[in-house]
Amino acid sequence: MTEPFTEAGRPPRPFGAQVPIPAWLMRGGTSRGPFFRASDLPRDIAVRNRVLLAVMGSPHPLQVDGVGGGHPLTSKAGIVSGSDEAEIDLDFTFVQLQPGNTSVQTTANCGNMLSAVVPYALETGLLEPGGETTTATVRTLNTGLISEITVQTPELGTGEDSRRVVAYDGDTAIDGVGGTASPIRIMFRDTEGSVAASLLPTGHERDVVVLAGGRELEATLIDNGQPMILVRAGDVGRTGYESTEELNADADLKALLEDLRIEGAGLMGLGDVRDKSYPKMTLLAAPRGGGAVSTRCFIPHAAHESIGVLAAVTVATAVCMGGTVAHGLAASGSGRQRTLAIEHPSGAFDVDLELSERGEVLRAGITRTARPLMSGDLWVPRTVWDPQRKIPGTEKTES
Ligand code: NQM
Repeated sequence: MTEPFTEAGRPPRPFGAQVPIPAWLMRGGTSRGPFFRASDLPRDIAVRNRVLLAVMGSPHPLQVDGVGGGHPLTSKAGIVSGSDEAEIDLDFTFVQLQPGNTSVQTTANCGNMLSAVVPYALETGLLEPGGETTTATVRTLNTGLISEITVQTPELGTGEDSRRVVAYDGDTAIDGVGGTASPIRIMFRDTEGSVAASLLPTGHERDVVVLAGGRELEATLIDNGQPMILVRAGDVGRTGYESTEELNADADLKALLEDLRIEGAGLMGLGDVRDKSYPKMTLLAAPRGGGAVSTRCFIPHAAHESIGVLAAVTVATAVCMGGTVAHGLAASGSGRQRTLAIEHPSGAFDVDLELSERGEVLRAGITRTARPLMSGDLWVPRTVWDPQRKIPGTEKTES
């Protein structure tokens, strides 16, 4: 029989029909999903993916037999370990699953799930708290993205009983999540060309993309942490201020954006992206809340209630560049250090940028909040490891 656990994983209870796997359910920014230690998951990627599908309850659209929330933003998982690299504290793999299908992807980044990595590592003993704040260097293995993440770790108690804990209460609000919480600061390095080969993989700030039916659309094909296709909302006959519900009900727009995504991804050198979660599609319009630009982002088929972290960094970068489709409708601000508010359906996302003298984006910083929601074991049918094996106590097999 295939042994369900690997390396440091806890031995399964003997011969149960379900295998418990230690996990923490975390909210990271505007996303949510279970976090695992790498050593608690199967080393074999195919088996690991079957385990994650079972954990999430995919491919059922409501994920009722798992912990997924029936939406791409709540069909995510994080895998964390210490790192072999001296200058890296933690390695993080972001896994995007989906309600409604069996896709398990580890190609693109997710800055929202990333924001939960350091709290998870501190809570589970992978990392020791420093002083009032704890900063860790985290490598996202999906793309090699390096980020420095700082969380608040105040002292709790006095004298011998005192210890540093992760602060979760605080005054920081992020649009798309209710209430306020303790801030988590993320500074990104070298975000250019995360999945695509470079920041502007076509070599242009603006391209004319010819769709299968012959229609032409101007778009910016860009990747500063997230591969994205930016298009002016007016060019596709929309305002760019529609609600998420309106966008999700707009089958014509979705079909048009999917055509643009497939053609544009080809130009970006991303190959056939029909079953991929990237590039993300974003409609741009003039800001109307005092920010830099208004966005409506598709990830890539469902409309986002807000906008992804590296998606916001990538849009902010396009806003600062002269010739992109954002030019003429966005307010790009000025100075080598600037904060751009990227407006989205539930508010705005502030991106702090540091630019070179020539106007290239050198560094990006953002603030998120995160919180553990539950810790314990997630139970996975043992048949996931060996689909042909009989479930003890029954005559059933699953294949
Ligand atoms: O772009 C959604 C999210 C994301 C990704 C998505 C993200 C990012 O909001 O860094 O955070 O684009 O699928 O969680």
